[in-house]
Amino acid sequence: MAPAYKLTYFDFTALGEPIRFLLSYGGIEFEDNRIQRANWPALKPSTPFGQVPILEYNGKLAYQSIAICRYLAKQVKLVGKDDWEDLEIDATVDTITDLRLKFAQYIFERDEQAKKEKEKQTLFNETIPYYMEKLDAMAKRNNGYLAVGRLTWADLFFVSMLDYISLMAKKDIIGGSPNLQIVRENVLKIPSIKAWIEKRPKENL
Ligand SMILES: N[C@@H](CCC(=O)N[C@@H](CS)C(=O)NCC(=O)O)C(=O)O
Repeated sequence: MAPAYKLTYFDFTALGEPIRFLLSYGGIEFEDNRIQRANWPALKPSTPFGQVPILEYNGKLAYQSIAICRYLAKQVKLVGKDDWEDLEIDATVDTITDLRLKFAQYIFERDEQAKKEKEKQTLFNETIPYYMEKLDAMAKRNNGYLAVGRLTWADLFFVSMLDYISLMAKKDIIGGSPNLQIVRENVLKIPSIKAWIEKRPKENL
């Protein structure tokens, strides 16, 4: 029987990977439908807002990666124990997204060279250190997790996104953040996550 869940995304990690991590964490089988760029224009109009990832389940279709992650986190019990904990987890996830977007804005914009060089300086010398210092302190306060002192979907979200962010940064962005390295270890040592990383396509970060 085909798996109940079908994830459609491009053939790389980025916004698809937190979803793949959460499904794998929960031992939920899924069809990992990886589309090639050449096939995207044909598929795009059939998606709710012309973007992926999308997740199909039981004849229904979901979009927006963070909303999908939050739903899956509930399914696999990686949410908070009350609304306030969920707020802390959500804020952490949004902060990671803010950080990702700062890289994406720099990488994908087409500004003239001099302006871009100045933006690069600000990003690497000010913005990233600012975020990494604060995130590292959060990981320290939370005993090797990002929020609420134990494993939640914020940790899976962060670690699943690290390869992609580091690729954009052209360096291991948590290289100087010992507590975030513990977060990474705590996630990567989970057997179902380990198994997913061994199984997933190696060539496409
Ligand atoms: N907020 C959306 C953003 C989705 C998004 O930016 N998707 C990109 C790939 S990472 C996409 O579909 N790009 C192709 C296009 O816009 O044509 C989410 O989190 O799901």
